[in-house]
Amino acid sequence: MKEKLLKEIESLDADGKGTIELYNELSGAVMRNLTFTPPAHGEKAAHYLSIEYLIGRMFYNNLLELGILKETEEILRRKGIDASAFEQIEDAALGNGGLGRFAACFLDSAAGLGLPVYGYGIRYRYGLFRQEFSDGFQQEFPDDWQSFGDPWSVRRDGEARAVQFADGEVLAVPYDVPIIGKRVNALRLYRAEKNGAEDRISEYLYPADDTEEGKRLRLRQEYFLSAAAIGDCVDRFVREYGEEFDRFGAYNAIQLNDTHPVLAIAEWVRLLTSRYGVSFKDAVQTARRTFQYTNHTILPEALEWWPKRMLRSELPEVYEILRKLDASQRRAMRRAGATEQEQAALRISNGDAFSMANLAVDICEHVNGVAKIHSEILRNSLFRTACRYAPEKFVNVTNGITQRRWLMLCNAELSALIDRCIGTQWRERIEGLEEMRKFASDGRVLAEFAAIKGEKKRQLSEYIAKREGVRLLPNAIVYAQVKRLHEYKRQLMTAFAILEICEKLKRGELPDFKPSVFLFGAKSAPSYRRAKGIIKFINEIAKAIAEDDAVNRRLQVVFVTDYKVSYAEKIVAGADVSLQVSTAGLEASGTGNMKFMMNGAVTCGTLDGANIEIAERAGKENNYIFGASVEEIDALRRGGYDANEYLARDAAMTRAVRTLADGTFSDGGTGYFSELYESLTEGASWHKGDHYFIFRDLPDYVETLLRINREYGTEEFTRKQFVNMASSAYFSSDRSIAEYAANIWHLR
Ligand code: 26Q
Repeated sequence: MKEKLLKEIESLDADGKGTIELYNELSGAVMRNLTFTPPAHGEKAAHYLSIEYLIGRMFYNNLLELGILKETEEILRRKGIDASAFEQIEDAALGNGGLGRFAACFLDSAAGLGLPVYGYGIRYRYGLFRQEFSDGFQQEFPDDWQSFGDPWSVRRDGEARAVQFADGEVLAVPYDVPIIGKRVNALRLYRAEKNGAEDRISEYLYPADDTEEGKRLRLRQEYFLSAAAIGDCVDRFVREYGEEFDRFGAYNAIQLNDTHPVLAIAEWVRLLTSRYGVSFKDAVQTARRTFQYTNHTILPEALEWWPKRMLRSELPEVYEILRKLDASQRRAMRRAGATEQEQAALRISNGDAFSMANLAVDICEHVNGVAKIHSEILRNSLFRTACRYAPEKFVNVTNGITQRRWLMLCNAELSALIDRCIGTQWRERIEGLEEMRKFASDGRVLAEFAAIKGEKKRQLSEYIAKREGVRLLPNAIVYAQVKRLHEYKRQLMTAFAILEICEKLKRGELPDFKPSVFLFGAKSAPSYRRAKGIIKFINEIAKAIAEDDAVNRRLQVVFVTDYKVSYAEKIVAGADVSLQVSTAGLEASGTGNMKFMMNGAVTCGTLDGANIEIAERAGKENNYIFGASVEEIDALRRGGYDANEYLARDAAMTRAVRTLADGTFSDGGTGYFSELYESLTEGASWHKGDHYFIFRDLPDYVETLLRINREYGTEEFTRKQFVNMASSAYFSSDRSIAEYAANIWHLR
């Protein structure tokens, strides 16, 4: 196949063709030579249902997987074409952040390991919005990712199916995207159509859900995905094995990526009972051996509750099934002797809504968290009652990232150094990367490693100069905080830390301070006022520092525009310090932290999510861990945390925080800054002041950032970075997938 493909690419006529046309022709040639690999008869497969897939650019990744990337670049060069021109092709951003990117890494690794794992999702017409800044404010524009064409999917009209809503049918038309590895798995993305035109269901990733209208649309999206996927799985099973549904679980596992596709459970029961005459009891029994649930967040606002009246009016049959599921759960709970209080914690139905998390926990065979500490929190807090009744249900699978995109593709230079040291086997079996640890005291290797970091930093600087029109301070330490914008991730705490450092610089208290760049990248949900305020605040700080000659040769803040997968590929390779500073207990895992680690950055972070395992694996002494632990945060919550008392303890902190209220920076009359200030010092109807404990951790944070600054530039510091890279194999999603396959799906 490889030779045939290369010949075809060789014979491609490039003359006079634009980049986009060429991209489509090349991709088309690859697609024509691919065959999807269905599960073999008798082989158990896993089906992954996710409302998001943050895929990024497919071109380079696919050629890499086929082993023809270098050759193709060479052929194109001979035709006078620079393959990097395809970088202007937009990422497919059918997701927001960690959860969607994880889904993409997950599928990549499954194919890489040769496992039959198939993805199901929605083919949104517009993905996550494109971000611009205007006077430091975020502005949103539609992301028209198909304007470059969509050569990487195949529409299959023959496999379209109807999804039933109270107000009529919507057609779900699959588009199969190849996920290439040892086999070619399909990511099946459904487009919603009515009378041949696109239906609103697949128009936008995340309709604004601050209105009733928006919530309904969101519910319709979730059911649309669930029903299309379940219909597909059931049809395939019936074709292959007939209607003995008690055998379904022997050949299929269905993994629910968070609560968004949990209606799939109700749809399963509905379909089996109404179309195939299976009894309710048997349908539920088989569901219990088939469905699996991954939780990605414990934030209460992200746990889904669907109002009963909405379900009744949109999906009457599904509503009836949910009522029956609830009733049978109640009977089971009473039989088991559960107290009223326990029943209230476990119930699928609570007042006028159904809990998707409780439904998932009740029915699914396994429930997993995504990092050790997160799974512990699920067991001990969020799902503690369920865990008391069925402890064997609760397992952990720490997240991972694909080293193919996040090391081989984004850091060819570092990958080549690894090849020179330990050969190329690590490219097949990532565990081999551990051998790099042997070189941690080899001065020559460390020097090469440091030189590569410098080169990646220059490349990053070039990229930023092109996109943002600013140049990074040369040879500066690059501290990076790139992730969704959310209060719990505490970008605001970093902003305060920068203000404190800036003040110390001006007072001459940091004579040996090494030039430092703080890089931010983040999108705020369009209706999330506080997050938008934080973006504006950081942009104001960036501007003030850039204009201040007393500090601007030693300190710089850059908030990159339109942060996305392809931007992340540059940033993780060029950064020195990975900022992972969430309030302990709230970041389920984090996966950005792993990407930085794999590219040789140290983690400056709290004892949260996978940071803990990163520090364990690379050695605590090789990372910079600070701040309150989960237990301390819990104790503060219980003991009545007094934000203002903490604030008053530290004068420098007080001055930094006051800049939100004293007119130092302007929020253009939006009220953003005073609202942020109030949220910290007074609280709001739903929380007390400083809900995310910034004032508890900020003094430690400033000190830790300064310690990094002092230690940077020594061989000792380079060694820390190196050891992180060399210890990162565990955080490959190949390892995660292998664990899902062995412990949850029992494949093979
Ligand atoms: C819920 C209800 C209504 C509307 C939207 C939502 C919603 C949307 C997106 C809830 C959650 C999300 C996204 C969550 C997410 O990205 N979680 C991240 O998942 C990563 C992969 O496991 C983890 O590494 C991160 O720690 C976690 O934040």
